[in-house]
Amino acid sequence: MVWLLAIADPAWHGKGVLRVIGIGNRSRWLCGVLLCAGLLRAWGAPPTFVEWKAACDKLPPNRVLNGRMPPRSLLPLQDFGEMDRVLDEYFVQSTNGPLSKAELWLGNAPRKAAFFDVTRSWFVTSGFPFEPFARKLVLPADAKVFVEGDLHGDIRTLLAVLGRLQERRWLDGFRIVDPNFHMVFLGDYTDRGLYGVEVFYTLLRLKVANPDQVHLGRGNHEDANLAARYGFLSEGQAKYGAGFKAEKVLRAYDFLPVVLYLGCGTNFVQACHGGMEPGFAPGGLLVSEGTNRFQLLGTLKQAGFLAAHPQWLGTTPEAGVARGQFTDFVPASPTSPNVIGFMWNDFTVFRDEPAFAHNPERAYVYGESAVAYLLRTGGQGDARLRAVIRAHQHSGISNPMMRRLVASQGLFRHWQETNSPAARDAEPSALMGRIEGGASRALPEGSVWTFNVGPDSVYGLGCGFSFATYGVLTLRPRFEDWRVAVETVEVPITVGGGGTRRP
Ligand SMILES: [Mn+2]
Repeated sequence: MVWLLAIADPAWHGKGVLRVIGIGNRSRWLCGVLLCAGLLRAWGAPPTFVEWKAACDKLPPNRVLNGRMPPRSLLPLQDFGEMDRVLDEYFVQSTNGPLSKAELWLGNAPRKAAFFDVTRSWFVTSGFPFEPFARKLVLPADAKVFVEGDLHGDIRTLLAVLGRLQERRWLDGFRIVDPNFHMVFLGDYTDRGLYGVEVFYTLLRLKVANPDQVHLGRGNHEDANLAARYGFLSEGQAKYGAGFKAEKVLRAYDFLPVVLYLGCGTNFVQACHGGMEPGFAPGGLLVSEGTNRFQLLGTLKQAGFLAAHPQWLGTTPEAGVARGQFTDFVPASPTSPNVIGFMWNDFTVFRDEPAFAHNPERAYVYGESAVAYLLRTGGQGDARLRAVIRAHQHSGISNPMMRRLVASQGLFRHWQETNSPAARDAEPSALMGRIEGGASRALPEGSVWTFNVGPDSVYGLGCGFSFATYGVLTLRPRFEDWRVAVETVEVPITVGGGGTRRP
């Protein structure tokens, strides 16, 4: 008698279908089961969180590698197979889950034959549409929302933070324990650090395990053009050669919203990677029926906004700058014909900086009064847009912004001070106590909050910090009662077993 004991797909190493056939009596059967379990462990089962973290802990930190690739033998994903598997799972979820429900889209739903056809992409096939979208998510009072800033291939920071969430019992492995706990990542997962594959793999594992509670935003680096220029594609090729399915990874980004309007009752905060986008009017989305809605950005009517709101920048020189720059356009990519502000834009640091400026190296920089106006006019009916939570922060050279991020424990609220020389040049130690740095903070109307980048990076080295930061927002019926708890985790330059430390 022949018993077919198992047919397992060893996706972990991607070597095809493995068949184990046992013959005969009870003891042989038992042997077969044990053999099978062993093989599944080594070949087939995705790593548990504990296994994954242990493997990643052996990797040399970015701060030690200095741009060199880690030894291949230490890579936690020895080939692309397991990443491929989780991407497949993510695509099934994205193309069958809420995004696929036409009734959840305000206005036109994306076309099945384009948006949901993951075998093609706007960055490979000419004429294939690029369709960025916004999302509204309304959560019950007392919901807690974890928020994390730029990771840029910094797996040590991500796993240190997730390790802390395990200790807090908010996470059990990759699974969220509390149905009222949500996680928002603000984008820029890869490039600049050498563990973009590991970071994005970890985020996808979280997403597929908790599809309704993990929300991955789209940063300016979730773009094929940037991945080709800032390291992620070379990283994937160096690690997996021809096995690296770049197009598949990059296509996954198209299912990430460029902005998440996070609400409780009628109060919303704008969570995005970059900043303001006057070409998109969110009012209709905010007042739409239901707690989970999507909207394609469609045409960004930047010039239309300027024409309809001459009082926005008034008669200042900044109004002339905006008139010279703003057009109405359908984005062909995140940066063409103009940048999408949600992914790219910045904010000034000090209260008395200009309300609007163009930074040719980056994008547009918005000041306090310009933002207050956009938030005020962004609401509709009872819906109010109160504040902005974002990231997009990385400078390897200590500047006023990075010094404030360090001084405020990794979460800086803009426009607390005036632009005096004393403020501009102050060191983090002098700024502590002068700017907010507490463990629990209220969100003033019109406030903008920037999360710091992870420390295992040239930014941590250059700006002298080694702690990671995450926030936990508590949502309440009244916006005055919303709080953000700021937590930090030390991410030292130490290497687990098998790694080497360079002096
Ligand atoms: Mn960025």
